[in-house]
Amino acid sequence: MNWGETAADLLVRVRRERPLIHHLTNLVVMNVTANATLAVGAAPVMAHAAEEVAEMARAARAVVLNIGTLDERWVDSMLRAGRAANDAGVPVVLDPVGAGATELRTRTAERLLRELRVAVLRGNAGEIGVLSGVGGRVQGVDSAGAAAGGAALARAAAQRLGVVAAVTGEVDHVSDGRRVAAVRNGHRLLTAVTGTGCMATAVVAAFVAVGSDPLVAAACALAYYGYAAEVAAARAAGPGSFQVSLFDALYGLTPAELAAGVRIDWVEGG
Ligand code: ATP
Ligand code: TZP
Ligand code: MG
Ligand code: MG
Repeated sequence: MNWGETAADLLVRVRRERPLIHHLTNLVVMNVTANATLAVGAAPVMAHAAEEVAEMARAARAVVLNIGTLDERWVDSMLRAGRAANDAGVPVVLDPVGAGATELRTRTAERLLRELRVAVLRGNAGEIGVLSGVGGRVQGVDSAGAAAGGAALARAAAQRLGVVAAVTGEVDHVSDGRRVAAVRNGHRLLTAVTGTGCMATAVVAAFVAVGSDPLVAAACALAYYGYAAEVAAARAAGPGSFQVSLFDALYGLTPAELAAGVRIDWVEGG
């Protein structure tokens, strides 16, 4: 597989088709994930009211469920949006922010995974470690480690939860339970800005909306995002200017530049 060409093709499709992405997300990242979605070339809408989420989910090409600042009403809305998306064949992308840090977060992520068909689960190693049963630790919204490496973790999560699992970190691993891809793009400045995991999830949703293979789409999205971060870091003085430059790089990268910058390889299968 030519990963560079595949990623470039998916980026062209996002920009041409401008898929609507319905986000039910957290208060910290509401603005930056909408802007990341726009910078990629897709169209964001944030909608949380129980009265409208099913209708909005049906109109979208992907739905993002992010439990970062959850409460009872938002969880009810996420279940309604997820059911409507499942019925309409719209892919659901779940970001289980802080699962493992509190019982509410763990229980809620488990419930969403049990009651909905989730296409892609994108989280850090601690979150995926907890949800997969492999073992992990989470402090607040940050990973504090997992009982297995990223490749084994992604594969186990995919097999046990019936999803494509994307475990991010210095290297990202994406698996459907059989194949595992490693994504080696990224920059450590991503760890110095809040919401960069949530933004990664938003970019994954935009690629999954136009792609036919969720594993391939998620890996290409993470490579694109990571490469944009590399470009942004070269122009930045620190976390503040890095965040601004990240939007510029996501927006400005050409398909040819992306094709040349992608660093993905199969660890298993493929
Ligand atoms: P955490 O709260 O533990 O940081 P998160 O939800 O913010 O988790 P990350 O695992 O940090 O998610 O992933 C967000 C993005 O940052 C991904 O694109 C990932 O590849 C990238 N990333 C994370 N850590 C590093 C690192 N040390 N070096 C390069 N890129 C990184
Ligand atoms: N608190 C609740 S949600 C949130 C914080 C700090 C943002 C987490 O974003 P990310 O992308 O997991 O760093
Ligand atoms: Mg992070
Ligand atoms: Mg996160």
